[in-house]
Amino acid sequence: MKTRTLAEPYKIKMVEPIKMTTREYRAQKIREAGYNTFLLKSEDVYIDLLTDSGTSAMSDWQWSGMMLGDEAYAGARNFYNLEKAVQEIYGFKYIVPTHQGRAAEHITSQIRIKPGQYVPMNMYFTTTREHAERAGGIFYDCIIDEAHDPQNTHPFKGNVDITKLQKLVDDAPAGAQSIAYLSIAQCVNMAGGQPFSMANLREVSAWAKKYNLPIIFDATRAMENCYFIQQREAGYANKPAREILREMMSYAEGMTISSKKDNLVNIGGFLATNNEWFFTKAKEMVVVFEGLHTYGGLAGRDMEAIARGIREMVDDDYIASRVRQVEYLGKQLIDAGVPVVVPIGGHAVLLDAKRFVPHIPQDQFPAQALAAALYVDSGVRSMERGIVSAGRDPKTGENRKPKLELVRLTIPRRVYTNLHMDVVAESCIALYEARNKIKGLKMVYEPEMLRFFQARFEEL
Ligand code: P71
Repeated sequence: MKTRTLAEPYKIKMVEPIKMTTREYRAQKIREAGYNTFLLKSEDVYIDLLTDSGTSAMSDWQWSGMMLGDEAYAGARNFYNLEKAVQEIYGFKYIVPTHQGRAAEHITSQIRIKPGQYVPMNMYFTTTREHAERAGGIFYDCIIDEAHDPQNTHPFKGNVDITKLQKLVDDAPAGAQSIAYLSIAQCVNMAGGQPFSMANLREVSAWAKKYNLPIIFDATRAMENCYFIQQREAGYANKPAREILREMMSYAEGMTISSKKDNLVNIGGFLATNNEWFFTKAKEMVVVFEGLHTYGGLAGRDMEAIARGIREMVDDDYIASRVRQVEYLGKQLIDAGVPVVVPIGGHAVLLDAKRFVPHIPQDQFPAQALAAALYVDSGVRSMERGIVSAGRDPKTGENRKPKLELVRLTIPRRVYTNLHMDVVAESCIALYEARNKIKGLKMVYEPEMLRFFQARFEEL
C-alpha cells in the first residue's frame, strides 16, 4: 500500500525574495570568488545549501520571544528560560551560553585537555579538532571504518569502534590517563550526517565507565540522530524523539552545541554539564572570552529564541519533516545514478566527488571544482568537504588526504520547499551527465588555519 503524503507541519507567513541570475553572471562571480563558495555574496546565490548552520527559519513563537528579550547585563530572564529548557529537554543541570558552538568547544578544550592527551572523536569536525589541537590535544579517529566508505550502507555509520578505543588505551604511554575525554558527535557531519545507534552508545558508555573516562557530546545535530534511532533501531519505534534525546544525553557528562542547527536559531551555542567543577571552570573562562556567564556573548533575545527553539525541535512531526526533506532530495539523486554518500544523512546530501569527477586527481581539488561548477550551472551554493577542508597535518605540514572527497548540499531547516529540492536535483543530474567538462583547480592562496574558508583557486 502506498503511504500517505505528509506535508510540512507549518505554513509560510513571511517570504524573502531571491534574485535570479544568468549562467554568464555566475561564471564571472565564481571566478571573482576564487572558486570558493564561501567567498560568494549571498545575494548572488539562488538556492543556498552552503550550510544548515544559522540558516533556519524561526517560528512565530520564537520571533515573538525575541520581543521579550531582557537586555540586562546580568541575570536576564531569558537566561533562566534557556537554563530551564536545557534542564528539561537535554537533562543537564548547569549551562554556560556562548556566542556559537566553537566558543563552547574552545572553553571545553582548554579546561579538559592536558597537552599531549588524546581526544578520541567519531570522525573529526573542523572546529572541534582545531580547538582540541590548540589545547595541546591529539585527535584520534574512533569511528567505525564503514563511515569512511561513501558506498557502505551501514544504518549507523556514526558508531564508535570500541576496538579502536581499546587499542588507544592499550598502546598509550599512560593508558586511559592519556585520554582527556571521549568527544562523540550525533549525526556525524563530515561522514554525511550519519547517526550512531543507542546500542552503540550504551556499549561506549559502559567501556568508558570502566576507565573512568567522561563522554562529552558535540550535540549539534542530536535531534536528527534521535529521529534515525526512532526509525531504524529496534525498541524505539514508538518512543517520542524527546524521550530518545533524554536517554541519549543520560550517557554523557556534558555537551557542547552549536545552537545554529538543531536549536533552530540564527546564532548561539552553549555548553551544559552535570559536573560542578567543569561548570565552575567554564564560568571563569567564559567571562574572559565571551561575556558574563548569564549571557556568554548573546543578547537576551537570542537566548529566548534558543530556549524556544529547544522546545520546538523535539516535536516529532517537525523532526520527521526535516529529515524527510533531506531524504527527498537524496532519493532523486540516487534514482538518477548520481554518486552520493549513502545512506542519506540527517542534514545534507553529499555528492561523492571521487566518483562524480574521477578524471580530477585529489591534488586538483575535485570537490572544490564540483561545488564551483554546480554554482555556475544553477546558482545552487554547496560546500567542499574534502582535501581543502581537511587541511594540513600539524606535524608534517603535508596535505591530509581524506578518503571522503565530498560536496555537501546542506538543507536549512524550514526554509526551502520540495520544489527547490527538485531544482537542485535537476542541476546535479545535468552536471553529472556533462561531468567531463569540469576542470581541476590549483590553489593560489592558502590561509594558515581553517584554510577552506578563505582559500582561493584558479581553473587549470
Ligand atoms: C556547518 C557548520 C558551520 C561551519 C563550521 C566550520 C566550517 C564550515 C562550516 C558547525 C559545527 C558542527 C559541529 C558538528 C561544531 C560546529 C561549530 N558546523 N560541531 O556544518 O557542524 O559550531 O559554527 O556554531 O561555531 O556548516 P559554530
